[in-house]
Amino acid sequence: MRPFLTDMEVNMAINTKRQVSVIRILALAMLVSCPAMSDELVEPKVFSSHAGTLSLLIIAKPSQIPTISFPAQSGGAVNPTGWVYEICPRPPAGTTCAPGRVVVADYGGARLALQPGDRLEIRFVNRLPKLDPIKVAHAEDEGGANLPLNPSNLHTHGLIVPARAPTATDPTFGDYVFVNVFNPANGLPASQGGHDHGQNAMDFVDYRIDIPRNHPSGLYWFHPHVHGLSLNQVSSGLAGIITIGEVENYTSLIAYSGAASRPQARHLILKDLQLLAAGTVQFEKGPASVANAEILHQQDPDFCQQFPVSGEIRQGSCPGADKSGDGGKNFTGGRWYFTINGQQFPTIPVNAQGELWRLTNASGSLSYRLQLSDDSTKTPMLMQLVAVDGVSINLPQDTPIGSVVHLAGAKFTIVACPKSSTFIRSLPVCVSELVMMPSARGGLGDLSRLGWPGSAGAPEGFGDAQNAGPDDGQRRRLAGCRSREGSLRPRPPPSVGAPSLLSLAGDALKVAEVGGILSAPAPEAQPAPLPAGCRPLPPGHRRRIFFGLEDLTDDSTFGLGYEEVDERGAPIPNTQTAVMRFDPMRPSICLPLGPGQTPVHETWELVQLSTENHNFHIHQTKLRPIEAGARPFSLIAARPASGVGYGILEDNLPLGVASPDRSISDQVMNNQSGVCSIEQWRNGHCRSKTVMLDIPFSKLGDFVYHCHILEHEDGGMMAKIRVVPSPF
Ligand SMILES: [Cu+2]
Repeated sequence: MRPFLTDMEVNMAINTKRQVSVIRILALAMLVSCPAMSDELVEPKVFSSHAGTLSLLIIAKPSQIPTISFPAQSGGAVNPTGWVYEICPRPPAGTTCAPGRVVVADYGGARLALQPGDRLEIRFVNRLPKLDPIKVAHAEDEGGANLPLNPSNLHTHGLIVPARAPTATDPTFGDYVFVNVFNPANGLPASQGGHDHGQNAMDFVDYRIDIPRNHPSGLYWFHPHVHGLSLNQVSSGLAGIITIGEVENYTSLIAYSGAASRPQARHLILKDLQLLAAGTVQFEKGPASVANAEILHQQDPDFCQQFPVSGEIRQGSCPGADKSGDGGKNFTGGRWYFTINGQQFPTIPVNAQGELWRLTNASGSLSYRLQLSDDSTKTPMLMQLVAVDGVSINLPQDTPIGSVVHLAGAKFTIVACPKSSTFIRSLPVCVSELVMMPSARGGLGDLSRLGWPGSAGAPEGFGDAQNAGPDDGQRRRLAGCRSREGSLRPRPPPSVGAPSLLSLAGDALKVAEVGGILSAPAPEAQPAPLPAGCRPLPPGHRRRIFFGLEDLTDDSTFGLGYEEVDERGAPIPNTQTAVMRFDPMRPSICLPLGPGQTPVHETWELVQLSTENHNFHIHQTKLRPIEAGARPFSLIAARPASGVGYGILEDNLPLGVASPDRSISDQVMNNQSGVCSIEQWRNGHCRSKTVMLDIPFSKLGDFVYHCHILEHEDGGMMAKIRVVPSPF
């Protein structure tokens, strides 16, 4: 089978100003002999639950990043100060870590290791510094006046848990984003006249998140979710990962007999930092002075030159560029770092028994196209796709390849798997490249144990293929790889016989089975009368979400529009909302669970109006791309056959781009910031492939859906949704 181009790559060929801002990625280079010089990748530190509970104190605070050395202009190097989560076992009282206890405060991020049925308790404390208002992009937005005080909070991305607000009898929060925790040292927040993005809390709040017993095992993450500051805080380092269960929960390691030969599981957290050289920088609201190695919170996609200049070596960083000549800014002397677990250009050992990599893109706005490459043949190597966005995949053996591609949501370049010598439960999926937009997770198993199919040598680099020119496939590296034996090359020659594929018993099946989290009643829901205006989506109807700008002449007014449509796609009167920026006061979509508090499946249709990519994300659930004309009961139909599960589940989905036709393209590109209006889409002048999703709602609460490019989310591309109990 021939490798195919993803929609994403096709879209990426369309080069508009805004588009570039999303996909301007890395051009990282390496010398082939370099990995020997770099440090070995270190696993994130782990806090594991005991006896069903993980109870932590998490303090958001500034901290030096010893793994990054910023070259000072005066010579020597300085370590930047990022924002990190200081994590320790929760003391009986107070807001500081007790002396003598384990304390982790790594920029790279820690891992919280939980099991289904566990309780996660977090006292979250804000010790972040006050911000210079001139450096905060959204302080003048409606409700944004408190943002320079740097409030924060926590969201557990991807978990299927209730978005529980506190009550009079239970002051703890569930995975609830409408709370802002302020550091008292920064002053008191002022009321925003009804536009507050949730309630304000001083000093700390307590979270209690009960992981359902039927929760899928897999990879999730946590990060701040304060509207207007998400980018600032995530891009300064605030993110960690959560795992539920063990890798063994979904891989039956038939191919790896014996404990000594199980694959090495690794957790790779991708973050990036833009560091400035001392001087004066032009911010949106004017110039301000910056210190050496100061982090640019409002990240700029044009920080570096897109491609390295001749002879320039890029190993996990690129030099700041002077773009002042063409309307950009001057970042000369600065540097953009791309780290894995906080390390710049580490070496990843590759075990002969095989590797299982669990990747998280914890960048604020940066997308990656990742490959594992073999420098001898200059070709990407095959990896087996194990999990998408935390949930392990489970595809019936007869799944058509087109359905696999559709379900994978343009995130992977799928290639034929080698023939397996062992029994494989579900259809194996092999990939040569994965597209990771912000918040995406991927689980990949390597095929190294019996050699690398399609390759003569060993993996030598792990990095980004974005903007690859014909001859610089080797020049964009996040990490080097070497075999555990210590040599960069060569690996042992491929053994005799066919490669071993991991046999998966993916949770994408388990969640749909009797008792599964997306089929069983929600235990926390009790029958209650419906609130006014709340009703189920009528059968056959779907919700249509528009991604565009509130004001087409202002490219910072990111917003979402809404309408309910019938089975023929005709809008239902009085359900329509124009594209508008997030306002927590606006009435939200409201829907009840099904009879008996069972999960409700809705069909959502995403309409892209922008000529740049967006990445749709919804809290408290998962999603599955479906197709309108799909064969009934197939994996890409609204309702798949029972007993086969959902195939692949995701919680963030890249949208393609809109293409205005010739009659309006000048107008759209020159006068509408590269974004179509809903009217232009309706009258056919702005073409856009709509994305249809099956979204199961199984948990109660007030939560949000939004673009996970945080520049867009902070700008307003977010809306509220409420799920309430069924009345019967
Ligand atoms: Cu977006």
